[in-house]
Amino acid sequence: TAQDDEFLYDTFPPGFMWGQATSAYQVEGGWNEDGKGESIWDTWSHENLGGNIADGSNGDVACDSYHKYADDIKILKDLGVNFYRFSIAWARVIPTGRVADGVNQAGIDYYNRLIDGLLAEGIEPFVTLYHWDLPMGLEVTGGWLNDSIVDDFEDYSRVAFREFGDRVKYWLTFNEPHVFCLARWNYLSQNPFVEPPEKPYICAHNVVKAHALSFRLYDAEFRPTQNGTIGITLNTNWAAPKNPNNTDDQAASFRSMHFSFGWWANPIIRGEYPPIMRELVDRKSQEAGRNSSRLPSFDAQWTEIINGSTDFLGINHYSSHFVEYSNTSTWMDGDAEVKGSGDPSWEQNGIGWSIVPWGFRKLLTWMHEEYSYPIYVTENGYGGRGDEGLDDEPRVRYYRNYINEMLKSIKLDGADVRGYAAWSLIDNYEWELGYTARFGIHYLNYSDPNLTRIPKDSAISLTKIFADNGFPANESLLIV
Ligand code: GBH
Repeated sequence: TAQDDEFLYDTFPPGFMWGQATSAYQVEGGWNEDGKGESIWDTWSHENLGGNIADGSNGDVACDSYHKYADDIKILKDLGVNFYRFSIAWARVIPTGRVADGVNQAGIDYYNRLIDGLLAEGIEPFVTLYHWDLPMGLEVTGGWLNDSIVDDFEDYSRVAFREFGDRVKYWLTFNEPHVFCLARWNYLSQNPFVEPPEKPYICAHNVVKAHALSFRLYDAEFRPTQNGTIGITLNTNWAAPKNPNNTDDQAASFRSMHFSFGWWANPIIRGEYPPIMRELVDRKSQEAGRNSSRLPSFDAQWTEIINGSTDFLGINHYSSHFVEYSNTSTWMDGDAEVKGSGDPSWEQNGIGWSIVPWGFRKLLTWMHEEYSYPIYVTENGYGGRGDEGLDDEPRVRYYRNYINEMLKSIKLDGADVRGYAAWSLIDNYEWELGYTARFGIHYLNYSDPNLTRIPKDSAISLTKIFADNGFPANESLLIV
């Protein structure tokens, strides 16, 4: 339709929730204060083995939100958001990761101050339990490769629901398992990068179980009195068929989406891995002479526990690419028999990710058609390189165009998207890129002792989009 290529002047459904996102390790600092235990990110960044952190930096101080959370609440209020998505540092609350070893009251107090401060300004806390910062106490016993972590995560969630659930009504178990189950730092010394992939599938299997136990626990023991909602956040590019009319390319897109998104969504929603993953990984395992598949299976009891274990789907999305069939790819793309490519005409963000607004609509609509669950966009944003200052016009355009494509998915395609969080509230520690990349809509001068949060142009423009609940028909007349 004509509307597909045009900017859609319309507003979001009433009650649509606007927010901002951060994660504990990236903003808090206070890495060893008041009884906090060490996480794999403390270790990984301090050791910086192989120089894996671009600038050799760490999150020891980061944005110092551990002390400056009131400044964060202030800028959230100025933005007019409905919710703030932040994560709890497991090791701040349970220093070794295991409840039996003790719970850290000072850590609980910190999150209570943050939660109460948000609610006092009418901002809903939207809490991620796990955003990559695994307590070292659990890493040394195998981390996500040891299935005993499933019970440790359940115990941790019980503490979180019990301490915070009277006030927190939006929970996410995990942030982007696809990222951490494939990342070097998730395994520290245990190198996962051996062909063919096996450890990522084991990690994933434990994450699905841990998620499901946490969901069942909430359902049985906390939902009746706390009445909240709980889901998981997955991430994926939209893997568009290289030629939209070519059936091989369409099949490659299908495989790619199921290997990236269905890997988690299918077991959680339907009780089993995507049939295409089962078929391909089982076959390749057999051909390699193994007596069992690299892709584990859920027994009948686990199938029942995981099946239908979410209230909604969270999605983090930044970029898109094309895919086609390939039998020469390696690693995960080898299992999926796909190869990806970009389009030279696509604009890129400062760190080289392609800007493809229409891919966001395709993804949300695909999620809706495939799973038909409520969707929360829990991250979307533009990464800049180096110090871009306050004039961030490419980020302003990115948000405007991506949010407009989300609007089309809701209004023209019927996707049930309920909320949207921009990544990120402030410039912060960008993992292996250290402080060399900036995703914030607020600027931070890291050598300013006060770490003052200063709005960029993107903060100003998002404030208006949030206040307007989208792009009212007469919006163009308002632009000066
Ligand atoms: C998120 O991960 C994290 O949750 C967050 O902590 C982080 O700070 C933020 O994003 C920004 O990085 O090469 O063009 O195809 C993002 C996961 C996976 C997003 C790979 C971009 C590839 C882009 N990323 N993806 S491209």
